[in-house]
Amino acid sequence: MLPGRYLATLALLALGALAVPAHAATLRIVMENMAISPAEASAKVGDTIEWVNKDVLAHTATAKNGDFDVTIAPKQTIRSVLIKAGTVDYYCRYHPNMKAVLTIAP
Ligand SMILES: [Cu+2]
Repeated sequence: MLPGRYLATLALLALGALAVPAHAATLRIVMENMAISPAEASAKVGDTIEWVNKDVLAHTATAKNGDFDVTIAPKQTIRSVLIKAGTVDYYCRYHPNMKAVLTIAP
């Protein structure tokens, strides 16, 4: 086998390994100036939520139904994968005025 062809085959295998699963997406939700944006978002089971806290205070994304409870330290980003479908109202435990809705399709 020619060295060049061998390398090309390896490159194709590497691309295939990166392609799973095709439908999973990453959705960014930003907490800034004591507000959650977007206030309404849609995602699917298997998607990743990237929680970005741009404030100098800690925030949480706390589901009213208990499905998730994430604490995001000041100026930090946390990633979590959605494992359950549903329409989830969530809020910040420290600042209950911060509210949003996440609709998670199966
Ligand atoms: Cu907060």
